[in-house]
Amino acid sequence: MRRVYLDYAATTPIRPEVWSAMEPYLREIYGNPSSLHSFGRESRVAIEEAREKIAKAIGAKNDEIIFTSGGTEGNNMVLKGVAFALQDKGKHIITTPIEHHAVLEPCHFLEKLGFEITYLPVDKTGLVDPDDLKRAIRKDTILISIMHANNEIGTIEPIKELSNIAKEREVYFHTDAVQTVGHIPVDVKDLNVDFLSISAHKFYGPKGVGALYIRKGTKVYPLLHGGEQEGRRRAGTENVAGIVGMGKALELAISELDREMERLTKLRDYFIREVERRIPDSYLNGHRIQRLPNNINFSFAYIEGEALLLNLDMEGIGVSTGSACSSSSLEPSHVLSAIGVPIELVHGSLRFTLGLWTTKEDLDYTLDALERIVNKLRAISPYKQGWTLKREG
Ligand code: 7TS
Repeated sequence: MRRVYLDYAATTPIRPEVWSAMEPYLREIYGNPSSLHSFGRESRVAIEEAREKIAKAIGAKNDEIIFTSGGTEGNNMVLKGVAFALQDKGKHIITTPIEHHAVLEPCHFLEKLGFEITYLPVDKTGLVDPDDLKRAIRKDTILISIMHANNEIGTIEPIKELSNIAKEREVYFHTDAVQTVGHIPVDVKDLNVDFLSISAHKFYGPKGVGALYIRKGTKVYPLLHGGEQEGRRRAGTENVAGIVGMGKALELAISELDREMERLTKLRDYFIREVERRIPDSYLNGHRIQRLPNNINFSFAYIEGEALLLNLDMEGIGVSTGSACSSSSLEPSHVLSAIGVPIELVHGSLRFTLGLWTTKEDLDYTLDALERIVNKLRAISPYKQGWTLKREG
């Protein structure tokens, strides 16, 4: 059976070149990068080369990059690290209701500790209005955290405009760029941000490794205390092979960025057009243009996303109903709820995310299966027969 992977936003396979770059650091080059002997120095050189590649890819200086275990750690470090470092200045943080849980959960934790969080409204495409940010900033605001692009609906936020407002008011600005680095141009100077989170497994690097950009001179406490690694900002022996793999993966992604963006945008728009043409009562979620080149998210009326997902899985097609991180709960997507998608439609939503190995043939195979399965599920759907969730009387 044909297998079609359309869940690249959840994770990507590592590229063969990335594996080749990593392999020596899992075998013969094993020294601890903090060791002073030649075994250690070999690992240290590899880490510093990777740091340079990451820094160069996003327009940062080498010493503004620290290595982490991924997007979750980077986000946690910024939220908690700034909160703890600046709590004497203020205890107010601004974010949005459509952030990944790796931002929202640290916010909920900080609320329990007495911090106050403002969740900015978003419009029906998921965009934040800069005027709302202007109004929300207070004297005691210490941090603004707004994602570069949303992982469920692909909407790209106007980060430059938002961060400029933060700069005028001298408030730190963090962006979770886990879905954008390696996919669309990201430059920390151009975006004018103080912190930016990166995760390697979203751009064909290994899982469990990431990076955090921290603008020089910015105050933030470490999350992990221990050894003196990463300029005392992140203790623990570095994941050498992972870091080398991330450097290689980002270097490759940047070298192919323009070509891949163009190819995926065409595929994305083809898929969107075909769904809208072939499947009635289907609604695109997110912004049509200000959107990640690889993201498609649709709500299909009268059916359940899970049923659709499982039926597609039986035909070898891997998609998701939203973020894989919340797929074990039946909680409706907080992103779709925040952009005002009616609850029945939220439950009938699917995310298709494309990547390096996605072809037009894969999409045609998926479209045929999707059309067939949607029709089948609708034929047996009580909602399609006019039932409602409420009982009369
Ligand atoms: N931030 C965003 C915007 C993400 O999309 C993810 C993972 C993370 C943070 C967490 O990164 P990690 O390196 O700790 O894994 N997002 C998804 C997703 O959309 N589906 O599965 C995981």
